[in-house]
Amino acid sequence: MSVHRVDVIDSHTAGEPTRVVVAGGPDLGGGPLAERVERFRGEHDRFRRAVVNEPRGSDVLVGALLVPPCDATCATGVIFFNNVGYLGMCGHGTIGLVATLAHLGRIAAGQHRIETPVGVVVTTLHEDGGVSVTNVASYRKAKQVAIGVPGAGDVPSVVHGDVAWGGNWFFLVEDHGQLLELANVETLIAYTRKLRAAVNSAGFAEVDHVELFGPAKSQKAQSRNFVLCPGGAYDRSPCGTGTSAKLACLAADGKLAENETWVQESILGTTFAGQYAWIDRAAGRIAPTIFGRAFVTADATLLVDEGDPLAWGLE
Ligand code: PYC
Repeated sequence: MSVHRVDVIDSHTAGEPTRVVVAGGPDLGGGPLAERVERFRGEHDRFRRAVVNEPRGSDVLVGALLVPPCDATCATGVIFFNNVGYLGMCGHGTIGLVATLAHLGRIAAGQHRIETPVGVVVTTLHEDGGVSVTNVASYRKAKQVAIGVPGAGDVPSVVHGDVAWGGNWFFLVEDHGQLLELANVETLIAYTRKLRAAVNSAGFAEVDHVELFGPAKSQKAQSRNFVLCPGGAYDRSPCGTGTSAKLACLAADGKLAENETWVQESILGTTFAGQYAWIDRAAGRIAPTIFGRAFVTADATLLVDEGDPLAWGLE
């Protein structure tokens, strides 16, 4: 029986983990990354499960497979994946990826373009190890959509939220009445799962992340969030794509000026700083930049033993 070896580097960005596959991944061939994701999904999905799901990972972990870029100006291509599928982009994951490439000695401080299935993002590795990511164009699709939440209990049964793209699709809500505290996390997960189902049924099937906002605890931050991820876990970080979607809504509402800083606090209290530049003001399209920091936590080899009945991870 053969044993597959998969070399990975683990990191966390503001508390949210990333596992970058540096060797031993499937060959997805060439062509646009959006096509290669479909090949990954269709022909190698068990590899995704083996890397991020139990018994080697957890529902929280985001995987990142390095692939050759189509665009020769890019340092690498990357496909992000999680416990249930694939992500268009991942902000905390990109910061983790840049820290990982620096750890491997593959990049030095400076600018590095990275190709994702939803477009090229421009990263900067700063001298002090911090990382900025100028994300794909972000925008709001629908403003203050009213959604009924069945069985909401003592919180409002109808909430209003924006549907926005920041590299993934989000429903962003402020009037939820929930306490954004770690001690309340089980309630927040159950509530946002119901809210997501209601948003999907209301004609926004693309929304797979839900983001609740409330007052920040730190005086250095403008807001605190709680983010439900597609597979039911919550983001420990302030969510890079979620913060990008938030910046698009703030820009569209005239609540944040170009190049002004917005500090987004996560449910853990960790932060990302964000700014934006207009791409097309009339169309509400911005280029958001998110700044954060990642720390490498492991440099390891995963072993996938074909004789193990759970070799390819739990569903
Ligand atoms: O940082 O963009 C992000 C992200 C998406 C899902 C988990 N983290």
